[in-house]
Parts: sequence; C-alpha cells; structure tokens
Amino acid sequence: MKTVFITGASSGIGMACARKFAANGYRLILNARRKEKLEELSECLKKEYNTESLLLVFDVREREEAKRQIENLPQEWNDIDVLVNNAGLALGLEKEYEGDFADWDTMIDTNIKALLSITRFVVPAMVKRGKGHIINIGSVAGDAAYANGAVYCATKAAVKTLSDGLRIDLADTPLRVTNIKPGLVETNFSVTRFHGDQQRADNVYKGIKPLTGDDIADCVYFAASAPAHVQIAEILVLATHQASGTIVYRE
Ligand code: 8X3
Repeated sequence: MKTVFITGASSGIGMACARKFAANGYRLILNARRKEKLEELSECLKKEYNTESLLLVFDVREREEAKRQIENLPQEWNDIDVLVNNAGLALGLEKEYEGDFADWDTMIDTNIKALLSITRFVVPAMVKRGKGHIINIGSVAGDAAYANGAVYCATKAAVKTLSDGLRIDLADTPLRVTNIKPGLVETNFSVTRFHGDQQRADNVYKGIKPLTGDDIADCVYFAASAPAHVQIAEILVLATHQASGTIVYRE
C-alpha cells in the first residue's frame, strides 16, 4: 500500500488531496495545526474508504517540531511515496511599499521556509529507498507578479524555483518533482487573505466559475499516478474564464 504525506490537510486543496488519494487506496499521513479537523477528516475517510491515517499535528513553520515528528514516525509509516507540500497562504493585498511585515513573514515562513524544511526532512529517506515523488503546490501567481500581491507572488515564484532546483538535484535518482500551479480556486484562500472578510473574499470569485479543491487534487493525483518514467514537471491549471494571474473574464 502506498503512503502520501500531505501538509495543510485540514482544509481546501490539502483536504481534497487527502480524499483523492484515499479514494485511490493510499494511506495518509496528514499534517495540520488543527487536531480536531484532522480527526474529523480521518474518521470520515476511514468510514468512506477504510483509509488508515496518521495525524501529525504541528505548524509547518515550527522546524524543530516538524523534524521531531517526522524523525519519529512509527516504523511502519516510514516509507513515504508521495509528499504533497500544500501548506501555504496569502495574507493581504497591498502595495509592496505599504504591506504588513507580519503578513510578509507569515507568507515567507510558510510558503517558502516550511516547504523547504519539510522537503529537507522527508526527501533523504526517499533518495535512500530510490523511490518518491514531491508535489509542490505553487500558483499561477508564481509566473508573474500582480498588483498588490508582490510578496505572495514572490513566494510562489520561489516554489517554482525550489521545485526546479530539487528536480535538478534529483535527476540522477528515480524520484520525481512536480509543481502544480493553480489559478482561481475557491477555498478559504481569499477569506484568509482578507483576514476573515467574507464579502471581500466572495468578490474574488464573482462572475466566474472558479476551480475547486477537487479540481486541483485531480491534477495532483494525475501527476502522482503517471508511469514511473513520466515526470510531470508542472501543471498550470486555470478557470476557463481566466487567462493568466491578472486576466479574468467576468459575466
Ligand atoms: C492562488 C491564485 O491568482 O489568486 O495562488 O493568486 S491567485
């Protein structure tokens, strides 16, 4: 049985990935900060698919705690086939010269530094076993900056560069690296970005049918289930009425 490790699994794209992999017979290592949410999800997946889950409750930004929990995985959970580096967020939508330092730190610490730590803790064992797949959740925002989003866009550009660098560093191994770059996905992404302002968040998806977490999970699973000689390096996935990070047709 294959094992997938998903960070930020308690909601949105992470939760959708958990469902998708569970439906396809994987067992799950699920990480998030909120224990109750993970318990709810794992109970649900146990009932629905008889899925086994191991819950790792920690904030991905806490490097030492992440290290401790990953190093101390029970023996039978050590063989991770797929790592989905999903935990990430946007905070604020402001001009670069007016942004909030705390928002910037949280985005940089989560989207870049934590993704790096988790990769650093999980990948060496994959290399040793000669098997594994790292799937990073990037964004169309990493392809080009958009107004008021410079820091978020920069973190996602970093996810692209880190994915490319890891792919280069693993080219002499059977491991694969994928960067999934979603466009407009309706999850709690915008509510988080606007610090809980639901109305402002709703406006982001007004007049357009956005993608769902399930749409992105389909892409993640597509990459994970490709034959071993096929490395899906990147997938850019947009809503049909979205042409780029900045061009959206609204009805
Ligand atoms: C999410 C896509 O365009 O809302 O990363 O920044 S966007």
